[in-house]
Amino acid sequence: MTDRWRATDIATLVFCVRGDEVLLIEKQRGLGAGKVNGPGGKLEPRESVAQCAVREVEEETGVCIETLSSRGELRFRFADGYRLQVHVFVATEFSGVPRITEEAIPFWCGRDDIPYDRMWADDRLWLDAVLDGASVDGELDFDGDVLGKYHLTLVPGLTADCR
Ligand code: 6U4
Repeated sequence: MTDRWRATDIATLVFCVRGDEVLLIEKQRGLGAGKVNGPGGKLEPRESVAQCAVREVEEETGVCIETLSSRGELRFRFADGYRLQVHVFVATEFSGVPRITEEAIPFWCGRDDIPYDRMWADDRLWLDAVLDGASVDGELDFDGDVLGKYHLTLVPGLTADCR
């Protein structure tokens, strides 16, 4: 199914986890500006999705990722025809102190305090499970930032280390 799904852009989304906290950002620009999300962004020419994940986290937060765990893929279809394929990662090994950048205001957030009402509408459907160790696969329709039809599969404990 994924092979037939043509993305306009491919992007990454990364959740750095430290004990009971997760590193989130207030996004300053790009798709979802004004929302809270994990750091991430679009793939550049000739880079792998893992390289993109590491680069985007560094650019947006100053944090340097050492190991990434691949946690699945989300395929977003927007009403205007734009299609974004997002590779989701969790990182538990990283260094550096998050700092404000042009792109993002990072902050550590307690697992019980994740501000879902300030995030993309789909995040409350899968993020807790992914932070608990699951992988996600899904196709989701958006009209602007309104979530429409979706199909999500969560697989507990299915992870793949990729760096
Ligand atoms: P520029 O244009 O360079 O600022 P760039 O940082 O490369 O952009 P951006 O931020 O537009 O890319 O990439 C899209 C980001 O938005 C990715 O991290 C994935 C995220 N995203 C988009 N729709 C989402 C959704 N429905 N749920 C979610 N993240 C989403 O959790």
